[in-house]
Amino acid sequence: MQTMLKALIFDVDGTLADTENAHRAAFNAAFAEVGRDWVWDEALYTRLLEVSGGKERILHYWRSIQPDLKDIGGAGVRDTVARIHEIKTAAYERAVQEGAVQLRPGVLRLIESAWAAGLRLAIATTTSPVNIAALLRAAIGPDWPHFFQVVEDASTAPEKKPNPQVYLQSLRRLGLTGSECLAFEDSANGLRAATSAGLATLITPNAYTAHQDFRGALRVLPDLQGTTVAHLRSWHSDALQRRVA
Ligand code: XBP
Ligand code: MG
Repeated sequence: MQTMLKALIFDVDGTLADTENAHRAAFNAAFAEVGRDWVWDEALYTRLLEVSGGKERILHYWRSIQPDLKDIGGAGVRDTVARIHEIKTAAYERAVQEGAVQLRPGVLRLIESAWAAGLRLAIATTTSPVNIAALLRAAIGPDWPHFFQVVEDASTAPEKKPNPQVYLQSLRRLGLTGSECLAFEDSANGLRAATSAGLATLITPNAYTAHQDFRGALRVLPDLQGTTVAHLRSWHSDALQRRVA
């Protein structure tokens, strides 16, 4: 019998919403608050997004401008990065609560119709739980956890994308295999993470990721507007047939 599509697993940043400008502004606000003259403009941030995870991105940048940085893995540097990231997270959360980001076109409609059709929904992201809650509370309302039975994030999956940990843990908690699900991503790192976990992946790129290599994706779409559950079932079945062929 043909494997049925049972669940959809969504990345958050860049996929559910165009969040990266708000993240970038929050990083810059945190740098200013701790007295550093670091400024991440769009071009620099596009390159820095190759490194998933805010703390990892700060450390990578710091090392790139200060290659002789002492004690790079040590407590002093780690604590400074953690403090900057904490300030950044608070600034991002405030911005989202004030309406700085909205869901991308077609996202809410697809979530609601997939849920109504009996598909299970999960989140697999490198970001922190407070950021997910701020975004989804603002965009969907206080009942947002009702839609997403499984949420895997920076607090539960410390190995950041392209490592597949966050997807493998999502699948384990759903009790499903990769071939029973579809993943939704916006970046090459996300695509690699999801495909390494055995998931066929739909890509909706954004301004920060449009130049990346999405070979191996099930579909690359400008956004999810007009994408229906019927499309997903048909593309999922194509993906399974390709695997058998
Ligand atoms: C997105 C990220 C995130 C955000 C910043 O990756 O890398 O780190 O840019 O969030 P993905 P934090 O969409 O692939 O999950 O600062 O909370 O890490
Ligand atoms: Mg993303």
